[in-house]
Amino acid sequence: MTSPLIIGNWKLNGTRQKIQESLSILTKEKIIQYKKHIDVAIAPPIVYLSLVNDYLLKNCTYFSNQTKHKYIELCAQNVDINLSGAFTGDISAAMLKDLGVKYVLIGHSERRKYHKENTTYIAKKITTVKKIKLIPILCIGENQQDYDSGSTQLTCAYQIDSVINLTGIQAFKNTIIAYEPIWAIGNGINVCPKHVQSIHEFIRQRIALHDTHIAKQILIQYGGSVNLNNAIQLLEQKDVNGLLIGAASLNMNTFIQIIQTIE
Ligand code: G2H
Repeated sequence: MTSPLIIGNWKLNGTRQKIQESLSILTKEKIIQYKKHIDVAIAPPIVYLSLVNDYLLKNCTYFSNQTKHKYIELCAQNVDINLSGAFTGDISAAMLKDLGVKYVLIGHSERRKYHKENTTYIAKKITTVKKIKLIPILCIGENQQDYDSGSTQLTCAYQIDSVINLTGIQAFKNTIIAYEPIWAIGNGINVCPKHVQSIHEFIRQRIALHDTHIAKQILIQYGGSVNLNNAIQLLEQKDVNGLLIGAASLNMNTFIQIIQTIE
């Protein structure tokens, strides 16, 4: 059994001071240290990755095989497809690695919507991130219209297949998928856990059409208005292997409480 992966996605929120306060709350109780069977990461805005990494290295580490590890890992909210060069304003996977990042969100619906990221671009990002040995988290999910018309599976299949068609099934080896129904993002909607389970199962089966081993090992997170009241029920579903938490992770006490409730 893999450990559930809980990630707090802070999106475009925070200041140096607010982030320092949050980190001090998060590391003070040593809750993450005690919950060794849960993997935890946070995804601050990219400009604050260095601040967070330095804080965690100072206050939240352990040694294994004579190497220093962080109890709380870092996740980047975005990355560019290029590794270096004349690309003003972009941030490469190599730079993220240099800043201590482990995971990278790719294809989040907010990037697909506001930055017009298409499937080719998203597939390229996965390839680049894997080249640098970071772990991509491919976000997929249907909009309200797709959901209402019963096209959820069709949309998820398209988003997965387009990556496989462009880069092959190996793109999903050691990659994470986050199922985030767009209609449930940031609005407090309590998604039916059975719906979530059925789509996670479908996602796993879709990968299994190409490679049963990858399908078995792939970690599938759920994201979309996760909060203290629905987190456990969602995590109890057989194919839900973690949570990507937005708004509720901005309140550090809530985020800690969610982690505390996980057995
Ligand atoms: C979905 C999620 C985090 P929220 O985007 O990725 O955000 O929990 O605010 O719906």
